[in-house]
Amino acid sequence: MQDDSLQLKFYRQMLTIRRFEERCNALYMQGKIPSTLHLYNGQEAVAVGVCAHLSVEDTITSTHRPHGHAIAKGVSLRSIMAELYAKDTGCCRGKGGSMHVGDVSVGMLPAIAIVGAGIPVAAGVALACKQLGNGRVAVSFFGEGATNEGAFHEALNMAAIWRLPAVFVCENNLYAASTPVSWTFKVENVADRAAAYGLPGEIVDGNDVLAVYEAAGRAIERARTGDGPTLLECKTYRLVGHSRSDPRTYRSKEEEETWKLRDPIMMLRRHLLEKEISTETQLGILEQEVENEIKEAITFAESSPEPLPDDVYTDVFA
Ligand SMILES: Cc1ncc(C[n+]2csc(CCOP(=O)(O)OP(=O)(O)O)c2C)c(N)n1
Repeated sequence: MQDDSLQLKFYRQMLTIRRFEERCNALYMQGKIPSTLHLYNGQEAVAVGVCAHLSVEDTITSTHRPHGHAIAKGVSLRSIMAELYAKDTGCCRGKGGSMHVGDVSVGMLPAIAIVGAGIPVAAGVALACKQLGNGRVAVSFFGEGATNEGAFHEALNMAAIWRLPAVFVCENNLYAASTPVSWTFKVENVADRAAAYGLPGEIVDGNDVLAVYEAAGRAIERARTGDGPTLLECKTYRLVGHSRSDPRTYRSKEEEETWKLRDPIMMLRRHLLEKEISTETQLGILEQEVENEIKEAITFAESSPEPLPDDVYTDVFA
């Protein structure tokens, strides 16, 4: 069992991700944020439980759904919000937008929206860590849809044969956009695929942040101590649509209602109160602090300058 302050930290981080994205969605609907948004609602326990074991020296790769990973890894709310607003103060100087948020100074490579493409990149970072002998690890987050891409299979095989300090975190939210898992692979679990490459595959309840924290701790410890990579499958559910305009006709209201009862943030909140780790009053104060921090990030983004036309080729490889 984790100590009380760590559990409160998990609650704060998960709530920050949820509230931040709720505001992003509203701002998007008002036309203030350009491009597109893929929200992480319902999956917050995965990013928070895994990243709790990582320092800024460790690297993560992410996907088209990266806000939760970025916040959990320590990318500032201000710089993520400014990036969504395409402002010069954004974490990619306004050139990436939602699907490419990241900040190498805290160990998050800008997210890659090509499904599966972050997985071999993480294996490459892990290879560099191993060759440098620096004790660092690389973690890749991806959805179950990505495990049908060749990149996933090549990366896991390479990582296994070279015993790379990598952890592959699959967030199995049951749908790749509108396609249910039962249409795209015959094995029951993504974790079963690890056996084909000779690395451990572990399944965890991805809506239980404490369980994710425990399982990720074991996998990251194995990676750090030279025991090689792990495939960690976190069973979870995306509580909202795939992206900005998704009527969700491919799944039933009953299914959604069942998963809402297992909302990871509500589950942790109940646990904190039942175990008397916190009180309603204390959580109310924490919740207000989170709101204030997000408001401040929005003010920062809105008052930030646009990128200059002269900077169009800065940081661009040609
Ligand atoms: C190689 C590639 N094919 C298709 C797409 C379009 N696309 C974007 S997200 C997505 C679904 C991905 O599903 P999954 O990997 O399970 O992640 P989730 O959206 O569930 O987080 C698809 C097909 C893409 N971005 N890249």
